[in-house]
Amino acid sequence: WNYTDNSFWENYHDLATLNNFTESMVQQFPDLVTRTSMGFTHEGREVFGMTIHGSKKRQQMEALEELVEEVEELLEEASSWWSWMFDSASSSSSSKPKELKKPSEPKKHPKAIVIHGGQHAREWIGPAVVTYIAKELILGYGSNKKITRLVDQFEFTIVPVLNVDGYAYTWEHNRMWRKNRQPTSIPFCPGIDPNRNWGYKFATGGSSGNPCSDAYHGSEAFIAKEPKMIADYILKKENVVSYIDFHSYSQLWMTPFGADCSNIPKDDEDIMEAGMGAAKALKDVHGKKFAVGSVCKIIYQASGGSLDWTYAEGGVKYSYAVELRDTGRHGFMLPEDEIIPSSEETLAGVLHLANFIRKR
Ligand code: ING
Ligand code: ZN
Repeated sequence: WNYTDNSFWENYHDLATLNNFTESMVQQFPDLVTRTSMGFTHEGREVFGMTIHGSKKRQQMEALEELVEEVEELLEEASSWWSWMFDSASSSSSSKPKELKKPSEPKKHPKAIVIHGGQHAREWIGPAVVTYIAKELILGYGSNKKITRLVDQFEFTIVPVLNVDGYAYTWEHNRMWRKNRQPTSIPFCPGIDPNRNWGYKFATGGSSGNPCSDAYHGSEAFIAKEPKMIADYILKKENVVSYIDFHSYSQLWMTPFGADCSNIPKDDEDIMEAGMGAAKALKDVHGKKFAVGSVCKIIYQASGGSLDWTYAEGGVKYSYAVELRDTGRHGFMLPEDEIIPSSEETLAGVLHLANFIRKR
């Protein structure tokens, strides 16, 4: 595949092809992209992410350029001192030469942004959009000023498909499968809903204890591999400032909480402001409206969801779940010719969000 034109995003792709995309980005841009193993699923598949961050080399070059500029300024100043001392006609200049600043070191622990698609198997637009965002960040680095600034500032971890077992199952057996493929207490009803299995207010409403349900919360919190690996990653990083979990469909940019409608995050104002800005930036691309609000208030009560945990337990201030296109006409079977427009608008939302956080 040639990823520099957009032809890759004219179709949905199976897991192997998406993993090849990740591998290819790492091979082609080793200074910028590293492949991260997030962990392994019940069926033994490895979940891959890309970590995208401005190369130390480039940041050091920039620091060096800064230093050269300062030296040049100093030389200029020195020459004016020279003329002040030896040229009697010179007017009084009382400024002293400045101290030379050390070039700024590239940050050891940059703020991190974690993004994934495919927590639910059948929501194919998520992985497609998320790979597009990764591609834009990678190819735009060094040529697009705004992207370069963001990628220098933040470390992006992008996981195209989280629930890889379920995703493979939708390609091979049942297009409408939602959950993962872990066994349950009922042999003919496998699968835990990963997005009801996170550990904040687990199983407190808006999820099901019935293994045959599509919203089965599992026997205990974090027994599903997929939420556990992301939670562990976030706790280990310590400096994650934003998290976005991409789903479909309904066109919503959602904030915490899902578990109960009366629980309002203490950072609600900032989270809403950033979310509304993202939705506005998104709409400016192709005119699609995305409503902004808490999961509980704008779709339904759902406990054990991703963003509740990342916000309340993971320390991730700007935690969101986004429902991508459309509003129900095609639903999960969003036509392939909507992948690129959906990706373009979503990228605008994400860039707005990152820039909002950068300026805070
Ligand atoms: N929607 C999400 C779901 O799991 C959600 C909505 C997101 C609930 C985040 C809780 C937390 O039901 C879809 N379409 O899956
Ligand atoms: Zn979903």
